Amino acid sequence: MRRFLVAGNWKMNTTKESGAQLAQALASEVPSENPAVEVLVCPPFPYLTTIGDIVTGSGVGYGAQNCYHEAPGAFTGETATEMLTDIGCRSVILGHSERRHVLKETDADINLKVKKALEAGLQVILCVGELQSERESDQTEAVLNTQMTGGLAGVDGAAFGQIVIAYEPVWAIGTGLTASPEQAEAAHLYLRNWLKDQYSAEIADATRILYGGSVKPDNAKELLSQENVDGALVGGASLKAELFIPIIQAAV
Ligand code: G2H
Repeated sequence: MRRFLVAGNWKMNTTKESGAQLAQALASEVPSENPAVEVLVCPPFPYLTTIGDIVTGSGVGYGAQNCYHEAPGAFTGETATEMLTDIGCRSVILGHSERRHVLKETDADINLKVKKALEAGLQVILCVGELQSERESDQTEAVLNTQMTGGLAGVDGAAFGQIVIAYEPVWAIGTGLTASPEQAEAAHLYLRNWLKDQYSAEIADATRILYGGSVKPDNAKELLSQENVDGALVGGASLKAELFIPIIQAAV
């Protein structure tokens, strides 16, 4: 009953030209009526409008990789949710591990952004995940609990139609290491039970939980066939249509 979501996180990659070519390839391959799978690309900010114009009318949506929590104003270098909705963008990735660990965003920062994006009507893809050292010291569930509690503080159950969770073990991001299907399923089950305990069984059942971390065509099918894995947040392999399309097809 949960519709798969396969989202491409382009991170700080592509040029205007290469991004446009990639978007054109995806728009022509992904059927506009695609009830089994929602497909999304999240290009860098400077290319959002270009990519958005290319994919509009196709089966590919487009989202941002970040936003700021304030209304438009004197916040040099930031991007308001109002600007995202103004250009037709309907989704935003928040709390990605690169923002947590490289840009030093805290759960409190992420929570402000989550609430602002929800107010703006955006779909929020909230990323959570443990470091290798945290997994090795058996802290995975404690870390997920902290990030979910912090990121979703003050978020009402009524907002869950707009919320997607992405489990991205940091040790598997861009490293070529992938969580085994069993490791992914265990973390996803923990997150679903967390939603059940903190919100309701209905919300837990309906909320999509994506896996991210070195998803590739050759591991996508097995990961996506896990009961609690409802799609993928794909980085490196989303930059080539010939890799991203088979991942979308693996979800069907
Ligand atoms: C995790 C993922 C996309 P990659 O960051 O969010 O990237 O697939 O390159 O590990």
